[in-house]
Amino acid sequence: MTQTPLLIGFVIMSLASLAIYAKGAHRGPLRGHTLIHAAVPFIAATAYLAMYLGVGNLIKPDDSITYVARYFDWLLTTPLLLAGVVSSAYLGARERDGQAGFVASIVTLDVMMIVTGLVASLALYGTIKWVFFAWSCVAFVGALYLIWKPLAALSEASPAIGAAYRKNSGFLTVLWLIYPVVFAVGPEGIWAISDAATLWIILVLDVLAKVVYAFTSERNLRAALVHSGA
Ligand code: RET
Repeated sequence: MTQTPLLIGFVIMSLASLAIYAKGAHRGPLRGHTLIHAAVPFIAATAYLAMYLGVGNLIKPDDSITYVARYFDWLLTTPLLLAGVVSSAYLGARERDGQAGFVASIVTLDVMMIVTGLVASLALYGTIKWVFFAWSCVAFVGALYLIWKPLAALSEASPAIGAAYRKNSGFLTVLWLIYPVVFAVGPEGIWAISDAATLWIILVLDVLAKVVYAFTSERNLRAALVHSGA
């Protein structure tokens, strides 16, 4: 059944939000990390609930579906995840200079990526769809540039934090790169794989990018903080 992965998504994300909050740091430099990463699956649970109940699942004239709730999820969760990346880079930095600017600019690029991705999804098959897909990818490249150039350099002020930052960003980058590929081959793109298969793949990606990433990134940063004596 098409609905099964959506129900599973709702259950996993609800429980994960509680587990991440319960197990995360509640004081010290990783306190904000806990709050961000507990909020992310809570938002995702809400989106999975809406998708499961069929709210906002738009069937377009070409018969493909846009899950609008998914884009609302991404619109909120991806900026939170990136705000987490920026603050983790600053755990290594000596001063806070520029932090608000980095958060604002990376979130702006990310919101542009998701909004133009939604436009690409809503556009019917044809050139316009791929123009917006490409534009979304441009915004994505901008966000990746900030992660891998200036922010990575900032984190390097502490070698232990720098190493943890690169590990976390590597995991995040590999996972995030798969989302546009799934879009391109799924019903919103060339429709080489079915709607049902796409739902399962995105469920796995979401669990990795939201839940597994929350735990592994905290573990890496915690170890780096102990190592650097912070
Ligand atoms: C779209 C389609 C257009 C091109 C690009 C996309 C990128 C999506 C990404 C989504 C990441 C979602 C995450 C959710 C979990 O928390 C919108 C699919 C570039 C990168 C990480």
